[in-house]
Amino acid sequence: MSAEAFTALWAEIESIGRADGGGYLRYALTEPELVLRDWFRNQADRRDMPVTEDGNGNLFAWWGDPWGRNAVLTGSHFDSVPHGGGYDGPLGIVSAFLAVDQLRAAGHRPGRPIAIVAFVEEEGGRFGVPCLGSRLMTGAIEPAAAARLTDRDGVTFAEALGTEPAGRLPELQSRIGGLVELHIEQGRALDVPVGVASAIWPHGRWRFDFTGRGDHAGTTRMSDRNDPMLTFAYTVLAANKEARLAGAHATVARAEITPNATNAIPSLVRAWLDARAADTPTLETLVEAVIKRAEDRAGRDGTGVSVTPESVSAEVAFDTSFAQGIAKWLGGAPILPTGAGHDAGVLSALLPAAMLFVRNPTGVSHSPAEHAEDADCAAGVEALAAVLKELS
Ligand code: HGY
Ligand code: MN
Ligand code: MN
Repeated sequence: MSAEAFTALWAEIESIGRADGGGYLRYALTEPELVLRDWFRNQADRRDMPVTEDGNGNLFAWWGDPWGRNAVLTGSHFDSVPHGGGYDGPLGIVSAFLAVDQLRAAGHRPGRPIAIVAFVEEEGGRFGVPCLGSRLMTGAIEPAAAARLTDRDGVTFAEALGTEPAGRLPELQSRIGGLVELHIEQGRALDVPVGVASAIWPHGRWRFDFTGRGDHAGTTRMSDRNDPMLTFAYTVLAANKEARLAGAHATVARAEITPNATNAIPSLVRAWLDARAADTPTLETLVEAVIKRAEDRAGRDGTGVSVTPESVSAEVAFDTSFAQGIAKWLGGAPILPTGAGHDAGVLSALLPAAMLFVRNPTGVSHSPAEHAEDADCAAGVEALAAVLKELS
């Protein structure tokens, strides 16, 4: 696979969903992502690959019988975090089409169907639950619960999808034999073009509701205030401190303030904690510590705090022999963990799943600065083609 072939196909989607202010705005099932879905169908049509959906918003392009037995899945997601980079997700889908091209050009005839998949709402950026499409497909979330998730405009997932989600794919484990997801690496851990995933850190999102007494900014004495902004601010600092002490990761990057007026002490501050750690006990201890620090501070501020887990992902240990086999097929690629969640992690609970990582020179992701070199992306396509050849 030449870097030029990669560059040419990549150029077809590069401008879709570009955001003023940098990066991409590709929320699931919104205009830009729908354009990417049309691009997906067009790419499939160009390759005589029938396209099916699973009733959950996930798209499948088939080389071989649709829903044939023991299919090999490959692909990733189109949706992005707001102002995220262009590679997180789409790289896995573009690479999958190019890997099929390469295998066909080499005369490969797969002994089992190969399906390219575009999972819906992997980032959870619109409806709040990450990997929503793969969780629905595997039964990890109830269709009814997914259906009523709403975006910031109050649109439900069912409304955006146009139907009630179908839920777990019938005969999932006989129809799908395994998944290989190619993804840009998002740490700073890969200094060769391609690596293989060993594990995904346990991680989750907890919503903190800090409640206080709304009042006038100008007339309320400082000693009379029950200001939830103070409890919130203290909790952000506490989360950072506890994570450093635990060698874990904690981020508070999203907050909604009511009434969000310059001259009114808030009555409510709603904020989300994203916490991750290399193992479950460390994660649980971290979150408990942050909650306790928030509650102690609320006692001093005369405010309230309630915490709601919005999505929690258990540690994923990809099958070691599968990962080692892939690394061997690739001539000895490094095997490394990640702190980022992926649909492959969700599927690994029920199916043989693996991930290929493509070098990210800076490691920056979920940012307009995310980038991968075309030559490394082409190496990723070669690697994916080699793995799909072995698996099919
Ligand atoms: O946030 C994550 O771990 C992934 O990018 N969805
Ligand atoms: Mn991401
Ligand atoms: Mn991703």
